[in-house]
Amino acid sequence: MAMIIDGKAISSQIRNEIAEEVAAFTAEHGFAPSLTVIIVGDDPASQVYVRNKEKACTQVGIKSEIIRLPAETEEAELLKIIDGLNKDKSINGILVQLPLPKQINEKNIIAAIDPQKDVDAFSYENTGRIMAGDFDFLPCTPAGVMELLHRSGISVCGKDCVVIGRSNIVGKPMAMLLMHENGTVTVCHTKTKDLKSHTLRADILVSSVGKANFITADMVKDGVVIIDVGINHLHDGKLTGDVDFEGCFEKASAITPVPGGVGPMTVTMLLKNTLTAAKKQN
Ligand code: L34
Repeated sequence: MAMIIDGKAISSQIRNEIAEEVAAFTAEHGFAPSLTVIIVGDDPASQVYVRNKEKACTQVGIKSEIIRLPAETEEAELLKIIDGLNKDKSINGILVQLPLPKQINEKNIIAAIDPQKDVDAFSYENTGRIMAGDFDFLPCTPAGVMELLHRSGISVCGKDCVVIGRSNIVGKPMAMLLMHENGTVTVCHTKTKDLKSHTLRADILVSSVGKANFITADMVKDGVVIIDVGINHLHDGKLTGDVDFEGCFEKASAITPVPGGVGPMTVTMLLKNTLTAAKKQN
């Protein structure tokens, strides 16, 4: 039977800590750290995530503004808005919610954000600094996973860590952060032969696949720590991760639920990055 890693509870603990630091920053400078989130189009999941970010900012005293743009927005227009935000000294963090509509090239948008305001840490500069182990910000989801491990007393050092998924946002930086903490890291993906042979060896398994019930109990060993980064919207409106939670719960030593696991931590790490950005800029 597993310990359930409660992302909501750990989040709220960290948000309290951040709120104190934000209050101290605001008292010292006479203004609060500020974040601008841009959302293009009306993807319902993105709307929920952005609303959660806005609520969380309010909770901890970070000033937030949401810029909502129509789905047909042209790349040039978005670039112009980002340029304005880069130059605006009252804005500490800029986040463009992904995915973007087809007519907009994600790479161009990420490259346009001032790396000092890039609170997602997606820019090439920040990505490179993470690789080198010399960074101010970490991408919110992998950083959130590391915090979940730390605050649950789970050490990475010497463990066999298996990451499923190799995206720039989750899988690749996740592997890097586990490596920084001396994990032995395997990254699996759609072309991996015999996935189960890898997952069965995992002491720590991080899944970011995007398929419900993808990880089943027969794929994991006794005592595994399972971190479920998947977010899958079922037809009945329910939210579920990649992991067959009930089945794996019996074998794992610790497991994150969905919802209430990694998701709230992604939002919390954004708050942390915004505070860091504000401090660095002032
Ligand atoms: N630029 N785009 C950019 N930065 C990000 O860090 C993200 N991500 C991912 C998608 N696109 C992005 C997010 O914000 C995923 N993500 C995210 C944010 C919040 C939550 C999940 C994913 C979240 O709040 N999850 C809740 C449930 C939400 C619900 O009810 O639907 C949870 O408990 O998991």
